[in-house]
Amino acid sequence: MAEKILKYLSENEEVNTLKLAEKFQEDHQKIIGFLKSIQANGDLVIAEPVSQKNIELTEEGKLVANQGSHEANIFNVVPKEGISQADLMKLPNAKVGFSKAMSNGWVLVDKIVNPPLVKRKVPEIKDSVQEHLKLVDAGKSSELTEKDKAEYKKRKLIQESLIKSFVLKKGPDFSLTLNKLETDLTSEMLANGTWKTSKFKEYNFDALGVPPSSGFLHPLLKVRAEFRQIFLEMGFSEMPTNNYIESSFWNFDALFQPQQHPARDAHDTFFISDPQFSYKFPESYVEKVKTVHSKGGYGSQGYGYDWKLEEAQKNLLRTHTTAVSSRMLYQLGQQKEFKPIKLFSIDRVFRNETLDATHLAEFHQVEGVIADYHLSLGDLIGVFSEFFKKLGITELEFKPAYNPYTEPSMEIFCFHPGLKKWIEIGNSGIFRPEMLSPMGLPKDVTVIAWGLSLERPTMIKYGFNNIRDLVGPKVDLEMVQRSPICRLTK
Ligand code: FB9
Repeated sequence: MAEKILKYLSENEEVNTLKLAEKFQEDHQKIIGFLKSIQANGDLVIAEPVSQKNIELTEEGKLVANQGSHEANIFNVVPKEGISQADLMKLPNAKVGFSKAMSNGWVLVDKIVNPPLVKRKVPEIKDSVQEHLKLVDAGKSSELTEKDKAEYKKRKLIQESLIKSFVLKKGPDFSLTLNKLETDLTSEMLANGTWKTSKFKEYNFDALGVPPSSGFLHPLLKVRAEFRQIFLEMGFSEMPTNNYIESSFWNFDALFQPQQHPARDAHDTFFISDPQFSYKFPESYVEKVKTVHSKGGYGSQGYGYDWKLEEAQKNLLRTHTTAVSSRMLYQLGQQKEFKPIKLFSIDRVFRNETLDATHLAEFHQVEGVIADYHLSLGDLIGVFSEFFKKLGITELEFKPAYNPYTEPSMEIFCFHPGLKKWIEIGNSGIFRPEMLSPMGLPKDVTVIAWGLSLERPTMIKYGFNNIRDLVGPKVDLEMVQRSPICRLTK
């Protein structure tokens, strides 16, 4: 095609690309593409950009050109005996059609009869609107008067567009053939000297790179990476959470959660049938836990029930990563000398809950824990406020809450600027002495902690309403490839 264009230009002084598109029955944009490939070969042609106003039919104009004007259609449906206005108005575009038919003097309203009837005023009509629009469709809008064009523009039957094209003339390096453009400078060219006469294709620095066919991170893992980065920036170290299966002892008893607590019921927890029990626990620590549950201690009256080892031995899918926090805090309490510590975890937890659009039987819990001397509720609020600030959340409110292992406890809420409403964003508290003292932590050491999920912020960030569009067997894997880079700050 490029050489056809050059040949045409060799026989004509100049030509517009629109004319070439018509002559070669080719799309105009393709002609422009061939022009670009000719220009890449050097100054074979001179291309002068030109714009011309073009009149074309609107969608409604195309309808009228095909099916007749609204006024003509109204005239054609009016029977000799007349028709009520109410019946006439049931037709498409009847209001416009009736009004134009009246102003054209094609129909009248006979008010002598009741109800008044619309009747023909003339025996026949000429639908000049349809004829004119057919001319426009055939590219002959120049045959219309300016008055008609103004009328049809006002009725939104035609519209003006600007068509950009090029007027081509022979350039200084005009040729009927295109030299092959080299794309690479090769060692052969350098050796045999052809590089001196070869023509090289220009680099297109705007060309997009080939999209990587490598792997893509799931949105949840992108948000996890963002949360992990925030914790690391704040000086937290990650806890080893690579055990989904946990004993009831570390998941509940070590947290001073009584064995009768409803959360320990099979309706809320997934218990493991094989291996059903764990047997290895630090013996002296188990005794302290048993005592603090059944008789109290450390200033607490305890729960006063008959604590059973068999209950604590039951294996389960951990219901929170706080089970890992309890293991870590026990290890800290066993150290010869206490050292303050900041820990975090982000991993899967499992709850035998009612499933719905935003809840599955598992989710990723995010937890931050700090152990130091004399930490207060103010320290807790300060730390998680800093954490949430790094997510772009600054307007926080708190509500007293209950957790078996923290006192006081608070639910955390924020006004989400995107959702324009208050939403719950997590839970927090100060671990109870009944949990910390049996671990061997010094009396003046307090441990503050807060938690949230990974799924809720991810769903909000990526605009998911149903958790199953984010995780599970029905996830559209292309969504993983499409999801943009995750940046959680404002
Ligand atoms: O994540 C939650 N909401 C949330 C978090 C961030 C967020 O970011 C958006 C960008 C702005 C948006 C929303 N929630 C906690 C609140 C609710 O979604 C709640 O309905 C669901 N909760 C889960 C548990 O529900 C059974 C989220 C999960 C949760 C709740 C509490 C903890 C951890 C996860 C905790 C804790 C804790 C408390 C004290 C000491 C140690 C740990």
